[in-house]
Amino acid sequence: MGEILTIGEPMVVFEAQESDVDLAKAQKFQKFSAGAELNVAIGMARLGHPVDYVSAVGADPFGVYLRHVLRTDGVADAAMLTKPGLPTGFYLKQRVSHGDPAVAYFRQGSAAANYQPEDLQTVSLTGVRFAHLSGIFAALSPNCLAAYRQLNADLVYNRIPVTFDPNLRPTLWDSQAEMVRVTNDLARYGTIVMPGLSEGRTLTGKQDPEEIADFYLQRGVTTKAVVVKLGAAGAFAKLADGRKFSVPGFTVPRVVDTVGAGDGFAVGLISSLLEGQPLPAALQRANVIGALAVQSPGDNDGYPTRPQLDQFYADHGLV
Ligand code: KDG
Repeated sequence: MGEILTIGEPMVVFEAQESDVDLAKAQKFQKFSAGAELNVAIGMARLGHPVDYVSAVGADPFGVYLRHVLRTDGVADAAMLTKPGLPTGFYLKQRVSHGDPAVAYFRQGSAAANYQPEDLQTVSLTGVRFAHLSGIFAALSPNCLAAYRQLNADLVYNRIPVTFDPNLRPTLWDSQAEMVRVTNDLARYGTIVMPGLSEGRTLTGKQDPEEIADFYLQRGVTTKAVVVKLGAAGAFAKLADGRKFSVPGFTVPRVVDTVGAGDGFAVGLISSLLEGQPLPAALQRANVIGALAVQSPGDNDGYPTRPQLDQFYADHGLV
């Protein structure tokens, strides 16, 4: 398989074209690909890293579209199964002039939610150097949670580092208590745990980024670092050996859409680490891709190719 592996739910997103209009009233929508882990796969492939995306789609036009999108960006889709008779998930996204948009999911009973632990037979970990997991896939169904746990155990057994993004989606869980309990348990087996600040507060009950980091470092089984995403303010990271880093974010001319910025952040972090860069440089690239992501309407359409990334560094006098 490629050097990166990720598992998630691929979705189509329809983004409203009218600004600040309720989703029920919006008339015009633009179609994009979506899904947190799919976003990461696309971002990694755009930077030239071989990546395998593990999942399932339905035998429907959305599934065909998503397979086409993945292939166009160079993501290997051999482990993305087609499950006839089950739908591919999609969601509607508002366009807003400030803050985070409202979303409406249509994903219950999707092909991805019917992914089974046995489906992992098509997945080999040979050649994999990094895996990216998120709480979304684990929340889809009991069978997805079982597949997640099995894959995570295989990754740990094979000493393959795992980035874990909690990606809280409260509507996918039966209760807030279950969401917190299961997500914090999954985080114990992440090598790098990367919550957003408000997610970290929800999950740990702590307010300060360093306290959130300490929570996960103390409970972690394989956790070596915690990165707390601070949005436009950048990121805070703490390592198991006690070293800490704070890296500022970037001011952008105009925020078009915040969805997908956290996945872009993951792309910057993972790609830099794979290229042998130290953590502060990886955090800087994470912030760069997060800043590029919020300037585009789709979830992953703002992620850069290598020349575009180099251009951002040149324009901002970064090394
Ligand atoms: O992180 C971006 C995702 O939120 C988006 O692409 C859709 O997977 C998605 C979700 O569950 O929100």
